[in-house]
Amino acid sequence: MIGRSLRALRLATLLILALPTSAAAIVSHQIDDFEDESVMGWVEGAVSPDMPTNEEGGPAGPDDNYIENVSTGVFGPGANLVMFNTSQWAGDYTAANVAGISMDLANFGDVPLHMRIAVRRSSTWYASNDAFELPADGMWHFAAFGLTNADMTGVQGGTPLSDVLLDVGEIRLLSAELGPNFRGDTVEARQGTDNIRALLVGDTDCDGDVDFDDIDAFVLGLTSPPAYEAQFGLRPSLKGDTDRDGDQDFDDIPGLVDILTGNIIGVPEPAAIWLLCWGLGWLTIAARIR
Ligand SMILES: [Ca+2]
Ligand SMILES: [Ca+2]
Ligand SMILES: [Ca+2]
Ligand SMILES: [Ca+2]
Repeated sequence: MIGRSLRALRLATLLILALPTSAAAIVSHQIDDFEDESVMGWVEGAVSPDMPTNEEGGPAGPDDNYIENVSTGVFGPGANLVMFNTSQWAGDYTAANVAGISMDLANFGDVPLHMRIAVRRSSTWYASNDAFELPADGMWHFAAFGLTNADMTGVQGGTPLSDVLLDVGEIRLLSAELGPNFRGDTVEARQGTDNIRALLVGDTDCDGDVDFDDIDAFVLGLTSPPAYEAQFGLRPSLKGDTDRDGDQDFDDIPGLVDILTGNIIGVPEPAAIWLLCWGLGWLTIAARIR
């Protein structure tokens, strides 16, 4: 039944692609790869003696630039492992369709680190519920952080997370062992970061755009989350959670249709929407019967 529904979905896709459409409006996902030899706006307070620096030796080899942040672990400026960005990572995450943030992380120090992100709007802060445990092995590790209420906890202020994401003023990357936190632990550390990427909602095949190629990966995430994670290295909810409730399930199908018809077909074609709904509807029915 699933096989037949997938064929129906692909047929709908082909029919849509055959329709006359306006130019594609592709939303690319933002990435900080540090190849311009700068720190791309990732800083600490101006009095810190150990600001992040651009270094060579990232995940792709000796010529790959990354940023390194050192913390002293001794009381005073620069004691805590934390850095922030108020430039290209500020703004309206919802309008930009950002579902989460992924990055490559390395720990060049002597103790394990507990990496989280935190976002601020005005004086309200939210931080990652779960830390990414970064061993002190000097190796590069891929980490991804979600931005929903299932992923983050409010640690200061009372603005709802959905409102914070409409106007983020600051984002932080930090190590906090004991729970969600936006200040970072006082710890002696040397930590590397590269390829900080804004995960695009709907880009389920992780190639940087949202188009009809994402339907197969969405279906994989729906029918077999472990297989999806094995193939793409991410929980499916970090890409396919179009209604942003922290999971990817059948309720996310209408949102995917919205993104596909809005992003790919500049002026939505009623016929195209009908065809896509027809294909996805078949899939829904098939899965529920099964
Ligand atoms: Ca790099
Ligand atoms: Ca520092
Ligand atoms: Ca894609
Ligand atoms: Ca969802």
